[in-house]
Amino acid sequence: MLRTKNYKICIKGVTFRSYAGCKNGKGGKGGKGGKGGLKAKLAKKIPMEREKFLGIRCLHGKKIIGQISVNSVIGGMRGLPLLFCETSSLDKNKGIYYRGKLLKDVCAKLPRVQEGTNEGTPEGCFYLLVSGLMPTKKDAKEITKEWLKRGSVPRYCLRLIDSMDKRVHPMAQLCAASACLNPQSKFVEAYTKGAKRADYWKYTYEDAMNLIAMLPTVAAAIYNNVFKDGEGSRELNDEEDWSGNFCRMLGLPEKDFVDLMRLYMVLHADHESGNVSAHACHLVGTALSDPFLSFSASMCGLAGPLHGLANQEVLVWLTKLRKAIGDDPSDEELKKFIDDTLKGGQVIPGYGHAVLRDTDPRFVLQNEFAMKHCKDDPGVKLVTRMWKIIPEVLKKLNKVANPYPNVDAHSGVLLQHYCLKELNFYTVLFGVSRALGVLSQLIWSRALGAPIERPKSFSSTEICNFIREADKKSGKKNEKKKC
Ligand code: NMX
Ligand code: MLT
Repeated sequence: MLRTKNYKICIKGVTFRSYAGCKNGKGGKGGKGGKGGLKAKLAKKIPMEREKFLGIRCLHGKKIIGQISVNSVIGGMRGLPLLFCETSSLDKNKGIYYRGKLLKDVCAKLPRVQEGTNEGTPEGCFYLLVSGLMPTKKDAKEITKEWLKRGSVPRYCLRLIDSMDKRVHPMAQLCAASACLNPQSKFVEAYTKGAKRADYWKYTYEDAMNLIAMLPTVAAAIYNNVFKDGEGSRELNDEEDWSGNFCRMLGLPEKDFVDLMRLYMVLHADHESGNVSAHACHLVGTALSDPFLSFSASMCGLAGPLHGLANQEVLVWLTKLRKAIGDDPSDEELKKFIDDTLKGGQVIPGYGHAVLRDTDPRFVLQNEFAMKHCKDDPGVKLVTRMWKIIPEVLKKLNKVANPYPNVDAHSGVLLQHYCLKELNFYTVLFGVSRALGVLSQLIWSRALGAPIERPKSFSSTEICNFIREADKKSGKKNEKKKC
């Protein structure tokens, strides 16, 4: 039954807004944040977005988006158009867009909140990722205030962190600490009391806000325990923003470092939903595991050397390089060191990407910061030179899909410059930032009622049977000998 041009009833008694009724298929208006807090804005927007989502499923659900090859099944699902993501989208050449805005423009437009700062706040970035609206200065300040209110970490969690052996990697500590926060979950409380599915996002939002608010204190406690014999503050200061508090608790309150941290937190926040950390959070979240557990799963994935840990690996590799050939080696010496790494069967950390096919704009934005603040730093100089040399070497291998630097190639030397020297801690910073993206995505997964994820798997025998059948149909019978 058709009610108006843009509305259809698809299932008995339930009205769904049709896909065609949404402006450019995007729904909602962009632009500046207006009246009401972030949650109030979401409460207004979500019913409409849910209608759109259900409308798409209902009216267009059988349309085909892509094809699945055997290589996709056995090759890490590379490039398969399989996932849904509201918060960000990746273009293989231009890099990541947050809510339709190129990252460079997001960085330029986010409101500068603290006096004297040159960078937008992660608080504003979270507002943008969750709402799709560019925050005003007031909106961004409101998030800072909210996180200050919510940021105190329960004693039992700090005791758990304090009890951990220093040999436990800081990322493993972050996974444990975020999982142990799960008794705080408003989602679990509401679910146990029988909350309506339509309201799940509200409790997920509460958990996301609380977890993000607590993360700087959790991360600083891990850092201070592992590297500073437990010294250092665990108290939030109302005068500082999220990054300011974090840096002070790390014992690194210098103004430029806090600005670097604001930028770092914005740059690492989100990279659509197919990367390991985002997908892990989403996957676990679809089982309706609470946000603390889902985030912990995400961090277990970020801790791998092919994903977030690569920023630690870059520094390990650069340190070896500087020890072997010094701070100012010739191009030939650099090329030989790179060759030796490859001959040893290792990858060059910080280079290559599963999706990107050009220099990662997050690398470029960090390099711009470095050129402004510390262009004479030997590490920065080396990383900048490598940007030209490594791609030449990798191209010659004729197999690397993207020979250019990714986000992880740069962050370490900047952190070193500002005296955050402990490499094992670097991925924790990435994790604190990634919380902004993966938890924004989780709020939207709950808002849109994303179902439990359960793809079909095949054994190699089944794949060979499939190939045989396909070959028979296309008349290439002799191909079956290959299986
Ligand atoms: N150095 C040497 N070889 C490489 C590199 C590299 N940086 N990148 C890719 N290759 C090789 C790769 O090992 C593979 O070789 P083989 O066929 O012998 O197995 C071949 O090139 C084709 O791989 P790709 O299709 O280019 O890359 P894939 O999508 O499989 O993997 C990465 C992407 C990011 C895992 C890979 O480029 C890599 O290992 N890079 C170094 C680690 C890194 O920087 N990771 C951080 C990614 C960003 N993040 O934060 O998550
Ligand atoms: C990320 O930021 O998650 C990485 O660049 C990895 C990816 O996108 O696959």
